[in-house]
Amino acid sequence: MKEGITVARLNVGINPIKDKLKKKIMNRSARICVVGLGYVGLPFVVEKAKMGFSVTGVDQNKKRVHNVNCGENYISDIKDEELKDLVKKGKISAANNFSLIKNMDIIVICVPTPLTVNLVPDLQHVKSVTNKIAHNLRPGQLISLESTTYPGTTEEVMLPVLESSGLNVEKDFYLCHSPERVDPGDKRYTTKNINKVVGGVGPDSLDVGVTFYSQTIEQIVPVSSAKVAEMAKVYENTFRAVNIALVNEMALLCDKMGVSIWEILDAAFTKPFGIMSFYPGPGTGGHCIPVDPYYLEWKAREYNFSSRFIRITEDINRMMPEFVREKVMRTLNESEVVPSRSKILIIGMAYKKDIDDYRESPAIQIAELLLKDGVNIAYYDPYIYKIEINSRQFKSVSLNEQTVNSVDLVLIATDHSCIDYHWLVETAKKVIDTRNATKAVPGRERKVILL
Ligand code: SAJ
Repeated sequence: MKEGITVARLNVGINPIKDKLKKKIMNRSARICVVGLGYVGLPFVVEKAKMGFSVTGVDQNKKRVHNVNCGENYISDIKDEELKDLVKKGKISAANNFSLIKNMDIIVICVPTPLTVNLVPDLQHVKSVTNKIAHNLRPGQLISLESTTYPGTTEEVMLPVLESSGLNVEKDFYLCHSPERVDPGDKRYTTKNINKVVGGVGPDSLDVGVTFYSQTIEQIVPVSSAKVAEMAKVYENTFRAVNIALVNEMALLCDKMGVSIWEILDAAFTKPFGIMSFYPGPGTGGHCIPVDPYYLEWKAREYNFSSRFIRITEDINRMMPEFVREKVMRTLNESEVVPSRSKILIIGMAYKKDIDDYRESPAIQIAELLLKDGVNIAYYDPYIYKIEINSRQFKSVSLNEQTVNSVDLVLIATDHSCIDYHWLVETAKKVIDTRNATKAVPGRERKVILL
């Protein structure tokens, strides 16, 4: 554990229900249920099962339940063989009903926390799952919310519903918030070695939560409440969103000044201290960075607090797809190509490189804008076989000479590592590179226009 982070002294009372649960956790006989088998939930299922626990996944998506029970992996951060082997050994199973909750000792919630169309927190999944848990709650259970949410959700939204069962927290059951920190596609940091913040709604809940997470995660960071744990997580992602917005704004300014943001950043990042590398891009995708700051901004209003930083951040990041569209239009005009008679190949639909997730992907937003301009588009993404854009079905084309020669412009929206950018620049007529993916291509300035 990093110097200075001391484990909070767990000043807790004697409670036979709690002691029995802790014993089950420590001897790994505790039965674990993970609700939500997505990119957070399923890796967690595998990690716990690898440590000897029996883990049941619950998901409303019947296809996911079927895949898990057949040992068929669908999350790129999980090794296929590991899941298959653990299912075969009976350590992992899945279901799509909540009645089994009453047989479980630990229930971990990893469901989506999106925004509504009006950009306010949408806790429908958390609320629905909490209601179902409340109907099956029994003494001696730990419930831990891992979904990223605004400070106060665990104590103000979940706790009253759970106690409507007639059971009392800290006496009959335990309730924690321990935010997920998965970084999809990151091979270095995995569920097992990412420091885990844990906050309880009381000291016994914290004690049980720390005991649980300590079984499989190397570094646990206990904090004084669930609210602190919730706030820490939304701060982490707001920090990223703000810094991405700053570098995006610098890119917009550099475009007007006619200087290269990429050269400026390369120079600035030589500073050995007091700076952190962020890069401009076509916008911020995924289910976290474009979402979590809005959760915090929405909650802040309850305290009559206006978070201007977050609003400006989201304004800038959300305008980047429009900026890329403008660059495309400028480039087509310079090439004297009429947009409505042009054809563009978009490289990458995923929201960031080397993953297959395209939620909130800026590439999709750019494609939607170009289609509205009458531009003909095709896309290539080795991780995404097909996609719907503006209610039209598109399939990833083959990336070959014929395809690249048939378009007026190639737009790099996602810098997947597996693409040969030397060949792409050599073959294409023109390239707009929103990720500086072509930085190693000699003489690229002949054809490449950077963000
Ligand atoms: N992006 C930029 N410039 C940057 C960094 C990112 O434009 O310098 C864009 C990416 O292309 C992507 C979006 O922002 O579209 C989000 O990128 P991300 O790297 O934050 O990726 P996420 O959302 O998949 O994962 C993040 C985690 N990533 C890192 O810390 C590196 C972390 O913030 C959270 O653990 C995770 O979300 C989560 O689950 O909350």
